[in-house]
Amino acid sequence: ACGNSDTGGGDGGGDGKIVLGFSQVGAESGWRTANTTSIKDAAVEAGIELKFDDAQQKQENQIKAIRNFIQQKVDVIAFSPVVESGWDTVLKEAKDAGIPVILTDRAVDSADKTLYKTFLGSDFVKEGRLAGEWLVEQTKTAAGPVNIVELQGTTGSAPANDRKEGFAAAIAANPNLKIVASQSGDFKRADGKQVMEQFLKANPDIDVLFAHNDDMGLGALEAITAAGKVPGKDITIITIDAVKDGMQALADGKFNFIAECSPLLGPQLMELVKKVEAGEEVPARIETEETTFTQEQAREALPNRKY
Ligand code: GZL
Repeated sequence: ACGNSDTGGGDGGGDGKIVLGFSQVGAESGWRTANTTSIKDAAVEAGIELKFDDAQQKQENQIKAIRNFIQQKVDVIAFSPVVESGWDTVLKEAKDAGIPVILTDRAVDSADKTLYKTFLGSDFVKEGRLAGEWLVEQTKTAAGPVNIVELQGTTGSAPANDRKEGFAAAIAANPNLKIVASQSGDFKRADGKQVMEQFLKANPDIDVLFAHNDDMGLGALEAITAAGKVPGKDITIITIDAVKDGMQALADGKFNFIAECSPLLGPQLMELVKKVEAGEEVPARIETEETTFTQEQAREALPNRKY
């Protein structure tokens, strides 16, 4: 932006470039790494000066980063909120400083919708529902109970809350489907493995694992094989994301179904930054295109996967 843009916001970069402050959740999963790459590459492509902060999955670090961006008078702030609650104060500070905010990937539960200009990301409830609907379809002829264990994402995060909700609503269609254990693995492989080890100890006959992301499913694979069970056969595994390692496990028959969650938000984010900085109207919510994969579809899609 040249000079102080009429939104009263930041005075932009010295060389007339728009300055974007981005607070990222962390680097907890393959999805997150791909998301960060997409944002950084798209900023370069769009000629936008990016100030990037990695919060290591801590909300207080994101709040600190946003306050720094306000001090530095950036033109626009964007962030992926690690959890849904606790943002109103700092978002009000950004609004009072005249700096527009864009939400990417995860949502906040603020009642005041004027605290941010738009949300760009996935419908996590739908992702959970698609996972559940596939399982209902697969088990409709099952005679007895189908025992499900669930590895939830980061406690309090929109994807964990919404995927759990969507999945539970979908499997209600088949009373044989029972979630016998559900616990957070924080979207991380190591935690997914640890929690799955506990699940296996406490539940002798697990039929299905629903993991809120590929990384926890991949960690769980180690625990399942260590327990002498065959993943993809003794235990059906359903995950969300469809990052390369997850798609490889699906193609290899260790996973059974993945609902995609696209991390490639960078280009759309930069377009939104330009519009918002120019004071143009933008839609309140922009949802990403995504699909689902069976083992066969993963084998076909793998060669062309970008992340
Ligand atoms: C979803 C994103 C989630 C991914 C996980 O949009 O917030 O966080 O599903 C990532 O892999 O850690």
